[in-house]
Amino acid sequence: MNDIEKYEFDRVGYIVIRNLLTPRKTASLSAAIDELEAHALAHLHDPPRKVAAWGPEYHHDVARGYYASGEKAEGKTLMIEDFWNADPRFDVLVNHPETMKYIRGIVQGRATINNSEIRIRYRGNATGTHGGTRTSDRKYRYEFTAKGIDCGMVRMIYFVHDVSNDQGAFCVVPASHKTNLSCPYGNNPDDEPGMVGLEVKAGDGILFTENLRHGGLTNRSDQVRKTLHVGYGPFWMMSQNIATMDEPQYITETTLARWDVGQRALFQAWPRTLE
Ligand SMILES: O=C(O)CCC(=O)C(=O)O
Repeated sequence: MNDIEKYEFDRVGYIVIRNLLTPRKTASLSAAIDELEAHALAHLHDPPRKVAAWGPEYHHDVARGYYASGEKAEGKTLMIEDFWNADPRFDVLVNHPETMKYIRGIVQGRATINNSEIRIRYRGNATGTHGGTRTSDRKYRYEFTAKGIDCGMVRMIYFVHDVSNDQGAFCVVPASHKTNLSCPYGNNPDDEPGMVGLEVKAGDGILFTENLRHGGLTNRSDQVRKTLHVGYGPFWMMSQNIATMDEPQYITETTLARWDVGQRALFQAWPRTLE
């Protein structure tokens, strides 16, 4: 992470990273998402079920090791969590050297992965705005200390196709991680003053602090918006996936067996001796 990127991340709470993924990796991830979307849609209403503490009900796909909720319909989202277990093509994002350079610049101490979700957003869907306002909640906080930028949870979004504002761009209120008052505007991202859509190309990434006010503009197009979201934070943070919130990360034995020591170390549940 260079000095300009650090300055901008501190100033506005996010950066857009152009060409973070090579075209080859992008194409492979895109194909893996398409296959998993089809699998999840075919099994969405099957048992076993899990009702998350935050409300939504999930299908737990034991064979592929993921949780899925939502639906394929106008205005809806399909969420697939713990996608690592479902397909080894996602492994390129575990200890991805280009990503880790950024994470080490903004999370102090040993960082781990705490969140993994594929968001598939159909026509008419928006993601309600959330976050913003300085917080002392150690999970979401944004701080600047003697060590430099010192974040709780941060996320990297990987884009496998171009996304314009009309195609449901990820959106932010720049610098809202430093505001003091709670936001008076509700949670409609299309109407919120100060909200900015971040248009991207396939292969780009967006890194942001979870403390920043953010969401997703309405997808007004026929292109289904498909993105990969990976959360990082200090090592003590448990899963931040909705289905497994604050539980140990759900990584199957088969997945662990595929990974090297550096990849395993990025998960709270492995190796426990590092905690
Ligand atoms: O991309 C979106 O639609 C919203 C994503 C989001 O809220 C997140 O990654 O925390």
